Amino acid sequence: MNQNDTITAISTGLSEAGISIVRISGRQAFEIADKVVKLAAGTLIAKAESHRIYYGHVFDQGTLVDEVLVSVFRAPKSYTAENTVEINCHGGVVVTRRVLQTVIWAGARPAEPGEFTKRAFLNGRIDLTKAEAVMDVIRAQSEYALQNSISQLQGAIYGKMQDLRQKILYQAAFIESVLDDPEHYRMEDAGQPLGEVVGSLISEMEELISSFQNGRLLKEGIKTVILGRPNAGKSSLLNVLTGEEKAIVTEVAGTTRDVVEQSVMIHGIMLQIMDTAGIRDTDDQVEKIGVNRAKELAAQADLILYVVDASEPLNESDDEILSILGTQNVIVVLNKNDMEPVISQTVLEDELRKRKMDAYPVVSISAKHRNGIDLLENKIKELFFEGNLSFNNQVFLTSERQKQAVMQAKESLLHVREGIRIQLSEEFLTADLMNAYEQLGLVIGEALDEDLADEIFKQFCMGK
Ligand SMILES: Nc1nc2c(ncn2[C@@H]2O[C@H](COP(=O)(O)OP(=O)(O)OP(=O)(O)O)[C@@H](O)[C@H]2O)c(=O)[nH]1
Ligand SMILES: [Mg+2]
Repeated sequence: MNQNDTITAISTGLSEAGISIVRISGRQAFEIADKVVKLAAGTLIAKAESHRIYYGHVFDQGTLVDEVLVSVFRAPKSYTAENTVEINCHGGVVVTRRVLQTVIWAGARPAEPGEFTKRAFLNGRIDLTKAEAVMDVIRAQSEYALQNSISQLQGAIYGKMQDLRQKILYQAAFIESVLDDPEHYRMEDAGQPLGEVVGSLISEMEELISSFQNGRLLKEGIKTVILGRPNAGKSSLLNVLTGEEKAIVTEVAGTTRDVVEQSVMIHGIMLQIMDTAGIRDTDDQVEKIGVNRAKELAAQADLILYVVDASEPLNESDDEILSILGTQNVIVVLNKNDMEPVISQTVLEDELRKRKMDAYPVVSISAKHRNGIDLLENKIKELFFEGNLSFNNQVFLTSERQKQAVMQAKESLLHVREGIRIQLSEEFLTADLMNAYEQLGLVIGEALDEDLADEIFKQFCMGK
């Protein structure tokens, strides 16, 4: 792909709408736009003032295509930092494609997905974390995911990386000065303060690495699996949480077989909820597959809602369910509290204590009468993000790529710490410090190789 080409794409969604935008970016953007648009003012786009909108018409070899508004952005003050023109045409599918085609005939090349943002990155207008944030803003499915992406776009991760790198560089420079001036400094004295700084950098990195889990949950939603024995009210719970009659509810035990999945917002957090087949020992082939699927999903869940039927005693199916609960977050949902209880909340809590599972909170509800649902929702919020969802200053890593690089950087600092302990010679310490520095540079896209850049931007949408 040639960076000198002038590129074009439809930047809005291709469906019937008020307007669509065809974006053109590159050295020839103004000349190409002048070939297809006649401004009513009679001026050329190439001569037009930047950051203004002009009224005009698109012509395809003399034939009128559409009446448009054209925004002009002169380099470097544009999204891509190149000359950019945005043609706002009528938002029909045919007319928008026609405008795009006309621009291509006039000499622009169709852009690859994410190519505008890639150019913004290659031209140094944004770093890689901000480029990634652009896509996250577009894809944000909840208020909090959006807030987090916006703060990343404003430079939260970038700032954090630069701060860490600054501190590392300072230590490397300090070692250099010790080496340069052995009469006044001695490495034996410098080892301890260096070790302390490195230790605190390591903890900052560990915090970042563990923030990735929350970053991922914000972005993708909390994978929530409803488990319980047949007839406990799992499907009823799904329906209550989503506010839809999505899953079939009957008094027949073994109603749900396939997994029913639905996303729902709870207090601004997105949950991907999966209702599963009731767990029991069964000879029914179909049901058996459903039960196995439920167990597999439970193993990968971020949150398990274990539904217990309060109107009947616990049985061996409950034993089995309890035996598969592991390190996931679990909330025990005591359902049917509108009925004469066979198991009260206290009895259930005693049972859990006996099995050393009393760390799991118990919430009593009635899915049928919608009692206690707010308690359950609050409990879910509490379990994640420490119930605290304000992102004022916390930085979340949001991509596996960022996490891997920070982990590598931490690894290098562990080497430094060990090096100080065994009194390695200074060059080794400096080399490991600089490794950490470079790894953090990868997060913001420094020295990014072309294949990896292509790989990252390919995942973007068309026209961005
Ligand atoms: N009284 C009462 N009945 C409920 C409550 N929740 C569910 N039920 C009833 O319990 C029966 C089973 O409900 P479902 O939601 O289908 O249960 P399930 O756990 O999905 O069952 P399977 O899909 O068969 O595993 C239905 O008759 C529901 O109306 C509740 O809170 N109170
Ligand atoms: Mg069901």
